[in-house]
Amino acid sequence: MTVTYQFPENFWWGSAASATQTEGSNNGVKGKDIWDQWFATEPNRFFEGVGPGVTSDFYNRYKEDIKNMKEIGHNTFRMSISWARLIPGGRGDVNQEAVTFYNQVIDELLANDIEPFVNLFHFDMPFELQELGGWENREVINDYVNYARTAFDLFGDRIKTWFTFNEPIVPVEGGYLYDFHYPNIVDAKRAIQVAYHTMIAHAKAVEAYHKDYNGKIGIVLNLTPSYPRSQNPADLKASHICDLFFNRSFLDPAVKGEYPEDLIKLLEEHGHLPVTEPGDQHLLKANTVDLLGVNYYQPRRVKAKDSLPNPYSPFMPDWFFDNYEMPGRKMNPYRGWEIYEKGIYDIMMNLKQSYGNIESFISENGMGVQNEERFLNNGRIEDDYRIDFIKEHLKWLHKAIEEGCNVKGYHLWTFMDNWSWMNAYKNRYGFFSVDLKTQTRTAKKSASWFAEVSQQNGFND
Ligand code: BGP
Repeated sequence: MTVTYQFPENFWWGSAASATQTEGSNNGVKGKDIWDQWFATEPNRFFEGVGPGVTSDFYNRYKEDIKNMKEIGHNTFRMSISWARLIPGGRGDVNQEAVTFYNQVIDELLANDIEPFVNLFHFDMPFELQELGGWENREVINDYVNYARTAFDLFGDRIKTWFTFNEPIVPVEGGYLYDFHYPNIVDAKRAIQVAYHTMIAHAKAVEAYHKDYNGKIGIVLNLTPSYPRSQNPADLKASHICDLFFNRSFLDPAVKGEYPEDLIKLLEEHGHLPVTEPGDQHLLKANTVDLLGVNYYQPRRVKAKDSLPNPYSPFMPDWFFDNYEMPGRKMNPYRGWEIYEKGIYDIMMNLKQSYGNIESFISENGMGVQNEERFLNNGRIEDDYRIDFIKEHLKWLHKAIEEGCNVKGYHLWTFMDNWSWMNAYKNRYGFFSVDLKTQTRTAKKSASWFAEVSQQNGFND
């Protein structure tokens, strides 16, 4: 039986990308960010020794890329501004060449009826500010707010949808807990301070935006439902703590303007509360988001710990839970992530039930696959697995909408194959493949499929 999945009018069909992953840091005038620095000092940490210098050369090819976006029915596209490009060094003078570049990209998108959503920070701290301590240093918050204000003033006449941060927990995990981002520190106390200051920077940017502009401003969070192995109270407790650390540490202050009591209690018990200032609480409460971007790739499955943590090992969120490998789980073996489509529905229902049904959209969802050339047929990659992946997620999203969730769109990660941090070009995610030698873009099968979905505002299956 064929079922029709029709989406609400004006649904946002598009994709997301980030500056560091697409522009090419060797292009144009640009200050150094932590990725340039890390790659210069430890190139071996990056898959096949490929760094952020060229990436997809969007800096020079944005016109062709935007034309392709238009062709596959994008009505929206999320990009990010590189702080180190707009303001080399992170503070001081604005780089006029960057202003021209971002103006051209924005104008080109608008001329093609694609609404640009702009994100201000996607893992890319200017190196000079990292040298001052990055988010550990409260002064850096002022630099960020100045940068945000500069961006609002330069582009706010045309940009009506802004995001302060993409996945702010990732630099915390990568840079301060699990060693997959610069500055490669392993120290939960510092990690928690970084997380807290990021949230304060976020709230101050929201405040600055609302003061002078009347578009929408939000945050993009990677919400990863924490499914317990069982209903055993010990497993439930493990999943609750996991949820506090990895979802609610940003979701609650962003949407409700306050941190969960249980999280505060737990950090207090372990002597890990961050340093705060008077006025912070009020700032958070008064500056909640207008809109939430939800990145969803994989669920988290957890169980109670099998053994007590080594008391000599550093304090970690993992002191409170073990990861659980559910037998029979469906996997994306290339990225090593479980595929669980219903997760998208569970997230949305949770936002509806516990977060005032805040306006949201899927700001990233996607499937990274290695060696996609295997699927080449007559010059194009036949990525039926990606079509299935998107379709199955969209079905659950559709159900959430039918049940009243306030979700406004779906963006794939990502528009074209791009540079993925330490994984560089290992896993490909795009609607368009990119030949790294020639920079030629070629539409994959999923691109044509998505064009139809967008045109029909839905699909039959
Ligand atoms: C998200 C990030 C993106 C992107 C994506 C794919 O967490 O916002 O920047 O990279 O994940 O993941 P990865 O690049 O690790 O394969």
